[in-house]
Amino acid sequence: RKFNVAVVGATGAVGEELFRVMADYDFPVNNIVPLASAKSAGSKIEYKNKEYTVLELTETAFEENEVDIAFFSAGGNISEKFAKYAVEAGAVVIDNTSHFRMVPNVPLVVPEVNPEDIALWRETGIIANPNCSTIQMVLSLKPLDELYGIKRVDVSTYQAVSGAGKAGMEELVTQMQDFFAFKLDESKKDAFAHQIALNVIPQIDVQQPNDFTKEEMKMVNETQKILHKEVQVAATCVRVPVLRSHSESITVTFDENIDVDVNEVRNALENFENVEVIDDLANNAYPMPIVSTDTDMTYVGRIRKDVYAPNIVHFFNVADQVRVGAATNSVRIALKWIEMESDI
Ligand code: 2RA
Repeated sequence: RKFNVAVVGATGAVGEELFRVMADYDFPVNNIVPLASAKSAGSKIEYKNKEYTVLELTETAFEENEVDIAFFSAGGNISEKFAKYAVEAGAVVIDNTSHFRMVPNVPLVVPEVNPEDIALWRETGIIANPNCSTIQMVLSLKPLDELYGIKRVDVSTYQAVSGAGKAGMEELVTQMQDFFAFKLDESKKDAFAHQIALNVIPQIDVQQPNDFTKEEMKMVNETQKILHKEVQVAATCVRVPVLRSHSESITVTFDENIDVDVNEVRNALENFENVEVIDDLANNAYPMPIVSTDTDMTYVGRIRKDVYAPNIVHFFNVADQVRVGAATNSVRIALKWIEMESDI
């Protein structure tokens, strides 16, 4: 069977990537329905060498176009307002925003980690796609939890500007151009709290009552929901002047009786679906954004046992967050959903 697929936010950074990923995965498409705000309606997108006109997102767009699968990636307020119309029209919604993620009966899914949760979609018609920094982290936590049992995770992120969409990328590029033109002082600084060129900013999203940021608390709450476990997580999320691919320095504390064997850790990671180990420090080989960008793998390296505590391991994790952390995860959810609901 082939599906009518809507993409809400079709002209955004993730929306554009969704079309590329669907084409790469030869998604069973009957018709593509690109939806966006009135401002973008009328513009064109390309899918498999064919042009499609972007339609305005309206309450009736899903019904009129007989949409079966609706990817939402246009901000939480748009999902809040319009997801219900897609569900009412009989579509499954795969939502890339944070709006439904922590709703108890909405599954929050990374298909390699908790595919069984997809079955819960019937309760609301919605499947939530986790935050990008959470997705690539849980892809490396899951095999380690199966191996030794995780108690605690301490993570610092190095997040690319594309996490803030096209506006974030444009701002970094413009600021770099302005730097070389000796006019960085006058450059626009709207996408982030500070200048991002030649800087790092230890703030992503807004402050929470406990002094962590919203991005940091997403990494706590979403990790627990996906792993079905009250693993302790402490995150420090940092924006860095990288265009694409988030990096994460991760410290995992296992149950007290564990004596980490780095080779076992490496094997567990290597054998996990869509995780690749690059870990040869002597030859300067480790994951970096220039390695992961435009790929669908999560790369792990710099794996080392703690100097003091035998139950602690440290490693570095990098993935293209526009793909692995958003578009590809959404498409993988949809493919899994199709497989699980193949009688529909
Ligand atoms: C960021 N996590 O990198 C966000 C995007 N979802 O800003």
